Amino acid sequence: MTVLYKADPVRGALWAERFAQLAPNVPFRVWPDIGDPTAVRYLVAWQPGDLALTLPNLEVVFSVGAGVDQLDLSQIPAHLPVVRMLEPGIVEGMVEYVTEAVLAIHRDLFDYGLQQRARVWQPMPLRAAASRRIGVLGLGMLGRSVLERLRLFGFACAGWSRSKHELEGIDCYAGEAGLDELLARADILICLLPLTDATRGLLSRRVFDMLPRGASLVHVGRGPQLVGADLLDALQRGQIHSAVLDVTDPEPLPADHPLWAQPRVRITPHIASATRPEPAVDAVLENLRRYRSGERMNGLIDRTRGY
Ligand code: NDP
Ligand code: OXD
Repeated sequence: MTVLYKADPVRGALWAERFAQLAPNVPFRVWPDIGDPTAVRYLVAWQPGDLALTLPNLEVVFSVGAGVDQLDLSQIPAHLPVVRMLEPGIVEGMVEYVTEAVLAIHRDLFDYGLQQRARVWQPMPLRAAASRRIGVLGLGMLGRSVLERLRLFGFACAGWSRSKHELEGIDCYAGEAGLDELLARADILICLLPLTDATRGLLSRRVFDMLPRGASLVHVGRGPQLVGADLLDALQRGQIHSAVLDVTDPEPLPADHPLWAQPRVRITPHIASATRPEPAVDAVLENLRRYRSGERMNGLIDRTRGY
């Protein structure tokens, strides 16, 4: 009942250490050292490629991340449960990243940065948080946590999801009609959606043009949700004022991509949050316990929905 890990090897060494400490009887191997392929029952991976198709006795696939699109579900036999990572480090990192981005936009730091480069000392009017409307796409583990924190600053908060949610102090919208309502009132739009057929290319001209003029975008979902050319166009037209992008398509973003050169675009290399090895091992071990005792695993995804 080997657990095989295929992701960042440096972190893999930390996973191995934790497994050895907490579950010395569970053989843990780091790819490509897979040993006997017939012994592998559990695969923990970021991008497994077609590995799951080559392990005849595989029982569960665990994503090392909160998202599962990078697993490529078409390469995982349909009968296998797929489980995403739920651990507190991912949430903490995301809340920090998005809060910083929203405050930077709210306090005009993109424009002050440009002024600094031009050696201009020119105060801008200070806007109350209550008058700044935040719209979060995705009300899952991350969207909800981000909204709970942003609410504390007094921002006017709203969120959008597939099914209707009720969240204290947050205006909740759902479905296609709900999207237009949310967009019409989002000065800062934050994308925390999983990548599925329904969300690919969603951040496009239509969405940008529904936002109030001069809105900003914080994109921390997945790169292919954004139509880069439409964002460039919206920035040039002044429809979008600024953007913080942690995810791009492709990743890494090629050095000659025009988004790099935009004065009001900030790009980071998919680091908004990262799985922490210790709590991640704890989460996988708890799920192995659940799986073996017939309980539902935490983070089990619905393969028909794609998240
Ligand atoms: P969850 O699965 O907990 O939540 C997903 C949310 O998106 C749900 O509210 C869901 O609606 C909503 N949703 C999904 N599809 C649609 C749709 N078609 N229309 C409207 N709403 C939809 O995911 P998490 O919050 O844990 O994570 C979200 C994403 O964040 C991950 O999938 C990943 O892509 C990204 N991520 C990025 C990281 C980074 O470092 N940049 C780090 C970690 C994650 P409903 O509630 O109705 O099901
Ligand atoms: C994740 C990520 O999905 O790091 O966890 O993007």
